[in-house]
Amino acid sequence: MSRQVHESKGNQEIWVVRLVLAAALCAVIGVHGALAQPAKPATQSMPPTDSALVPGRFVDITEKVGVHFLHQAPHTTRKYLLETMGSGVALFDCDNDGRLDLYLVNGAPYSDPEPKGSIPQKTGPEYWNRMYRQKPDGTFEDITEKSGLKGVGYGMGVAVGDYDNDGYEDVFVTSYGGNRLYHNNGDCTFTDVTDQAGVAGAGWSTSAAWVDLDNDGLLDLVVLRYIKWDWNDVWCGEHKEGYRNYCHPDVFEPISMLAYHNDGHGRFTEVSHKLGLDKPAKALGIAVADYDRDGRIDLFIANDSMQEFLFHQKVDGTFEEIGLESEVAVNSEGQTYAGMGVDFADYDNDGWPDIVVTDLANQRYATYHNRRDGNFDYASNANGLAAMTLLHSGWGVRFLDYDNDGWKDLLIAQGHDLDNIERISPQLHYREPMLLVRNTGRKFVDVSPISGDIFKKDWVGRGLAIGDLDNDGRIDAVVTTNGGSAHVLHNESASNNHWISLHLTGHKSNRDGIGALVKLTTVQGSQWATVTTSGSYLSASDPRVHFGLGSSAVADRIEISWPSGIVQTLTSVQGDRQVQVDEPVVKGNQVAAAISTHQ
Ligand SMILES: [Ca+2]
Ligand SMILES: [Ca+2]
Ligand SMILES: [Ca+2]
Ligand SMILES: [Ca+2]
Repeated sequence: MSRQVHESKGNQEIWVVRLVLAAALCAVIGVHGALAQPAKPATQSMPPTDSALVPGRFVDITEKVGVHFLHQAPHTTRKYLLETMGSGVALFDCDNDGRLDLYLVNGAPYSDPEPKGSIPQKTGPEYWNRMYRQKPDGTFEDITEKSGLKGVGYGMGVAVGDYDNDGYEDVFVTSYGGNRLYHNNGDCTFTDVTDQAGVAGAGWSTSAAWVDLDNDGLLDLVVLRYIKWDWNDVWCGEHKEGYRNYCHPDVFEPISMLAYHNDGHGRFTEVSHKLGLDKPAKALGIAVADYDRDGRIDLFIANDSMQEFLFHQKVDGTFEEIGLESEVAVNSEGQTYAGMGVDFADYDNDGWPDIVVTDLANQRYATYHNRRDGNFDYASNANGLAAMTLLHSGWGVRFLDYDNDGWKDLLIAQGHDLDNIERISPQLHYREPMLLVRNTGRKFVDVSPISGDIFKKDWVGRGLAIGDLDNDGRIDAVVTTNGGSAHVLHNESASNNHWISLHLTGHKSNRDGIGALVKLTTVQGSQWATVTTSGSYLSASDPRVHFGLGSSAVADRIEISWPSGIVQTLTSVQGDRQVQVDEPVVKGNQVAAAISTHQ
């Protein structure tokens, strides 16, 4: 029977429904081999929505909830590229109290000029990364010192995943000069285990992703690197006062990513060469999905000013980079662009993951529609995103259904990388408002002008993480700005639409369920989502899977294809609540316990 646990949270109540083997929920379990393919989806999908201009409402509650973070990015006369690129943000629950907590990555000081070969250090509290724990009243408490997460060096990105399957989310922080892995002690305090784990790396690391590459139940770690870079005093741009620029990436050599296989017992082995992932790149963003539905997870890498990479995982577990062949490497004119943020999600509800990549002004954000045959179509011209984004520069990006109508919309952090861009191109801007794009099911529509004051605020947007901060069924977001404040954006969109949020707990699969494919069906059609904390830019988002249900109060059917190969089906699941779903425990070929409860 289903047991409903009533929990009080702040000034509102949430229902957490734990699924026990239940007649009401009618769990039907199928067990497949590890390489079994999920059923190929039919093309049934949600009907397009009639009205295009449905306003969202995102409210900046940063001050109100007590977050006082100022990103430190020295902007020198030498125009060191490092200083305009950061930084990341993570939303995760550090103590499993049901409330998302917040982590913000920070820079470090250096001199002008800075000697070659030096690694900046955090010399004071203003340079610390910051950990904020959400309190029951929805405000945030700065627990940086207690948490052990103040970090080292010039921070860039953050990736979150429970690499040791102990039930607590662990944190990986990337930097210029070396990275850090922090093991969660279970109470929002962390232990630096980098050296034992062997994941320090070197060079300029950017985005990272936790993903179980080989489906052995342990999350592996993919760490992107940007370029080969040092504190060279290279003048780029016009040789006159005020016109010196950050150098174009073409000036620098590419560098390959690092990929760490999780060997268990807290140890990792670097396997990028062995897996075929060591192709030189200028990588900034990573997103994961099984785009060809063969049961093996694939990786999309957003590269800056070179071809974008799609790493397809082959049967033997190695990867082939097939960006050009699959038509995701360049835009519709065959040109490269400055790929920065990325998301890999099925935006047209046909069951096949599509791609969005943000880039610089005059390049237009790229969307690649999955043709279901291993190839993609550049879709931004047809779906309206190209015209909308011609003059914008985008970084953090995630699909999120802000109005819960069953169509995944887009929220994008924006701002140019050149802090003097107005002098060079007066029509472009260093500081730009965020962009909210509504997906009607047929096209993308800019609803920013009608979605609140924050879409009129000029920020140097960079990182973006999404998650339901107050568990009200509306997806919130946190945005970082370069050299400025972070912004906590509360989704207060008015809507009568229903929703459901799934908290997946893997048992044979990795505990976070990262890589699981979830298909949800209502009378209006089906939607698909891949469980992930990665995507966007330098950032880590809420691992829970959120679906808007439109006018349906009930999800008729939820099918979860776990990374282990186990397929779990739930029927008639009541919406407007969070649902805890445990992967069925399987012994041999027998289902020992279909769904178990877990705290
Ligand atoms: Ca853990
Ligand atoms: Ca695949
Ligand atoms: Ca929507
Ligand atoms: Ca919310």
